[in-house]
Amino acid sequence: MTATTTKPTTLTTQEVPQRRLLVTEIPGPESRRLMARKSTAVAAGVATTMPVFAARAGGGIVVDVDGNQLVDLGSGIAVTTVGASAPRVVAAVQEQVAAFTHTCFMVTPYEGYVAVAEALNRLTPGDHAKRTALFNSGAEAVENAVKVARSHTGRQAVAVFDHAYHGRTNLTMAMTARNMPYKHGFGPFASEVYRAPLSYPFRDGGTDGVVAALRAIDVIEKQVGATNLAAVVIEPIQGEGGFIEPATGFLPTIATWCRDNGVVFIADEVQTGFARTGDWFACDREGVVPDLIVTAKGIAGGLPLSAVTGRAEIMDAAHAGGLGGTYGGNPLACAAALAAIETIEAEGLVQRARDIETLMLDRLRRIEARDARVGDVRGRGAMIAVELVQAGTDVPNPELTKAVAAAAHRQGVIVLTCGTYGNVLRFLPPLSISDKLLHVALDVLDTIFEAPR
Ligand code: PLZ
Repeated sequence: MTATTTKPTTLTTQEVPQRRLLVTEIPGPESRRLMARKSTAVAAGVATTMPVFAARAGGGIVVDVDGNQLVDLGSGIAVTTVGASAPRVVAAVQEQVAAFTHTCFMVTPYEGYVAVAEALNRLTPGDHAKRTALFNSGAEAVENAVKVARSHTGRQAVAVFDHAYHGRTNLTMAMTARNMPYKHGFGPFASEVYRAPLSYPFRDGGTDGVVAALRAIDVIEKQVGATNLAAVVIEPIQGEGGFIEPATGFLPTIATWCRDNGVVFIADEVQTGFARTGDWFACDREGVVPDLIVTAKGIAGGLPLSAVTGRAEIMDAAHAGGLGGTYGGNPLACAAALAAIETIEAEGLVQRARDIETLMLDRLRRIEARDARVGDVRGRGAMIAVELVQAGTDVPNPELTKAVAAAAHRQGVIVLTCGTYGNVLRFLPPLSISDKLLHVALDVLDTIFEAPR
């Protein structure tokens, strides 16, 4: 076993050596063999960002099946916020798996579920009485938040925003904005979903957040009618849509309008939650208190878990037996969540996300300063993006985005792309990554942008 540079008591790096290492071309022979098996066994619709198979992961490194060590700037799409195989998570899951794997909370409940609900009620924005219900995926939790809001209001319509992403189930496909790859050919979609314009500072000329919110509210009032509206659902910083942070004032203005009109304000913090943005939740930054908050991804260190947390009187509107599912709040996932939350608190990971923001924004803004194809560098915490354009314009440049990502992959850096126009490089490192590895990855990106065009 290669020695790590950290003491064994350090809970972030585990046994996985914390350095980038390429021992074969990417993808290596073993990954290529597995990709060939994948293409004959796995449905073509399930695509992969990289043709590289993972063997182990920890800290800021994913080790592939050929022994290459890749720097992880993706966290499996914002999931392994506390690190892959974070020690507390591993220990908690091992203990739970030996005790029992499943009983179904709806049959014979167990304490872990209740403890996760208590933790979420404590950590999420607002100090009002709250209730929580647990599910498996982000999409499933979004669906349930809408069910709860409809049950509470007796209304049906749901308002969402341009560039929104809420999932791949029928209702959440309807709520998601982008056709390819999420919706194309998969209709008909759920009804009573309406779309309002967003605040997108880079692309709306920096429109004031309150003005942008009033524009959205006007669309909702004219096209839907407040009294028909059960909920407004919004990602406080959009994820798949392009890491779009609405201008200051946008979220509070929408939230206030919702309160004044008896509309349930639902924050989809599936991607932004759990320290990712340098706050426990992205809503915290402007002091926005959602009626319901949807969480998943970073909640459980990689085990499948999601939640809806919110005002007790709204959450309790659904009749007994109206919410549930066989696996929702699975005991292993609950044990993992409690350990992930403990890790965030014990290791100061909210602050760590802010430090990562400072480091990454500084390095990326240096690239921006010398390269006119970088239209915008933005983001909060460890949720950072670079929007690429045709030099000196705001015309999206998805080709360059794809090329930069592919070059990074070949050089052992896992980066993801996003954005309605496919022109945003996004960075979601695990908070267990070292500054050193971040610099290694940014050095790689630096040279990619330097390369002759
Ligand atoms: N809401 C804000 O970001 C998931 C999707 C990856 P699930 N985002 C990653 C893909 O291509 O499928 C997401 C999100 C927001 C909801 C979801 C849905 O979460 O756990 O993927 O269902």
